[in-house]
Amino acid sequence: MTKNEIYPKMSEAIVAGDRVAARALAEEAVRSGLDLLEVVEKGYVPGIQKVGELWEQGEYFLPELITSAEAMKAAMSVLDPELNRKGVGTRMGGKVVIGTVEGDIHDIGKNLVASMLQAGGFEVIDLGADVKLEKFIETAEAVGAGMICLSALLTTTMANQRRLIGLLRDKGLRDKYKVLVGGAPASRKWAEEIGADGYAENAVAAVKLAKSLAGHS
Ligand code: B12
Repeated sequence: MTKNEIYPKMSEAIVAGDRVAARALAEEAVRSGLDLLEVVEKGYVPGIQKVGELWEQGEYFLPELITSAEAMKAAMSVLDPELNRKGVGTRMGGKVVIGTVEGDIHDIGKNLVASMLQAGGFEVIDLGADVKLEKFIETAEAVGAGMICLSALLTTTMANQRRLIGLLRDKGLRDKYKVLVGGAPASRKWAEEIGADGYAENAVAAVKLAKSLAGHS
């Protein structure tokens, strides 16, 4: 299958919530030696974006969202180890602690950012979703990370991005870490307002930003 044939099929598999097809297409992409970053961005991401639109239009409900999220996870479970392997040996970026903030269970976008950072040469410690703010700091301190990435998809939980920065200040640790924020309600303006080091609107931009903040592009 050519790229032009396989990318729409990947997107369709996510929209249909078809785990088996999503996984099989990812395996085919690996076998064919396709650029896996491009596969994620042009094959799978348009699918999950479409799912978001269908939800907003009231066409999709919770069960559809969950099966689509599962299909995305199935594809990423094939692609992640490959992306990870490629990053090995070029881990120049340092350690990054990432998670979705407390009170928020959305993890699809965060998982994409984590995968892309890993592929981009960072060592990624993914704490998952609904992560206690203290846990981000404890982990960053324990592993010697240089960067903390906070995802939030709810207008209510984005306040936790601000709180995390406040906690770092209280502990005298603010200057030790670069803090990146993202997720649908975040913006460049929000990042500035809360004193974060940066904001990126998607996973590819997140890697670029992380690299420039880590001192190499
Ligand atoms: C899928 C989904 C769900 C799934 C989540 C499954 C999962 N495992 O993640 C389920 C069904 C479980 C769910 C639950 C809920 N959801 Co929901 N959900 C969505 C939906 C449709 C898509 C989100 C998504 O995955 N997008 C695709 C990914 C790829 O995009 P992304 O997350 O934005 O991530 C990209 C960028 O933002 C960026 N990025 C993300 N994180 C980071 C971090 C950093 C550091 C950086 C730099 C960049 C970055 O890069 C990513 C990749 O390109 C959105 C609608 C939308 N359009 O966003 C609603 C949405 C976020 N949900 C919403 C709501 C209200 C809920 C619920 C409260 C519903 C309910 N009443 O139960 C619960 C939340 C419970 C909780 N406590 O968290 C609202 C939020 C409204 C608001 N303003 O707060 C939205 C906007 C829908 C709506 N229009 O009403 N949801």
